[in-house]
Amino acid sequence: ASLSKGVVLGKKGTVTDEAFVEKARLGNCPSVSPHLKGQTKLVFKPDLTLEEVQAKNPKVHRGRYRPEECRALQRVAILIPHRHREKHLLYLLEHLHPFLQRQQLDYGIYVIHQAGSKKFNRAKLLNVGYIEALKDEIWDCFIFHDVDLVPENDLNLYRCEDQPRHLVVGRNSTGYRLRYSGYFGGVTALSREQFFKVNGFSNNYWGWGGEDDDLRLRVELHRMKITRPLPEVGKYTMIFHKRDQGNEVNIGRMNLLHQVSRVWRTDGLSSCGYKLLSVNYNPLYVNITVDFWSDP
Ligand code: UD2
Ligand code: MN
Repeated sequence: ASLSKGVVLGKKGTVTDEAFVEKARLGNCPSVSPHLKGQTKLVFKPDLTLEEVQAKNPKVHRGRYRPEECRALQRVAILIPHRHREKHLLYLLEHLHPFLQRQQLDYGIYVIHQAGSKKFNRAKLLNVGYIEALKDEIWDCFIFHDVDLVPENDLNLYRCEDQPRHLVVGRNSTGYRLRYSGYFGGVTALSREQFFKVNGFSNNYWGWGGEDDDLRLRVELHRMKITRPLPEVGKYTMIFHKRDQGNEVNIGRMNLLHQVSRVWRTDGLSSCGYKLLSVNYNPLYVNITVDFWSDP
């Protein structure tokens, strides 16, 4: 009560101040949301449209949502690297918005789109997402999210802990088993500090593969330990796709992986150059379009 009086009277009671005070009055959300449903069956309607998904999410504005009933425990940015996967993005948005709302998160969804036809660089796009999203909000937690992976169980919490998390234990196409013990691909959660500490992803992985193992090595070099949800919780459906044009296997990836301990300080967030072409605040996500200079 003393806080609200102080702020309103002290600052002429502008609309922003009142909204702030209203927020301050809300209690913290519980550590486990009462809205969770557990495992659900996912349906992918072939004729789904963006308008339909927008109509189902009237409380999401500019890709952002905050619970009304309580103060979220973390501010979480979802970063999705993207090119030529419009249909996958639509399905992911359809499922992810209600999923995150059931978890009572204060979240924003960012799609980082690589313009042009140079080799795709998933890791560099995610570095861009981290840098650009922090211009909007001091996000506590970042979820690095493939566009084609849809979570099946909302007990798989999209939040950060004191160690980096790998949220994909298994997916439909691999019998829901972990692919290999150090596997760190698909969907990962790192706090703002954890990701900053390892200098983000490498910028040098052009095409398919290796960038996820590189991030794991960075995490291990910093003596952090990756955690995962239980197998029955960390379940995803990967929407079927073939290898994209422009994302051919990176045959140099093993060489790059041998250099991580030597180069992580100079290759990463600290050296991530890009041409920012546009930032669009769409109703259901923020779209960041970038182009890169170098292409081996
Ligand atoms: C695996 C990993 C992925 C990444 C990749 C190697 C899993 C579940 N995922 O995915 O995290 O490590 O191997 O690079 O293990 N993308 C586009 N357009 C393109 C190409 C890629 O949008 O033209 C994005 C999209 O978000 C996609 C992601 O990059 O989900 C990974 O590419 P992928 O789905 O072709 O590779 P995949 O399934 O082998
Ligand atoms: Mn995929």
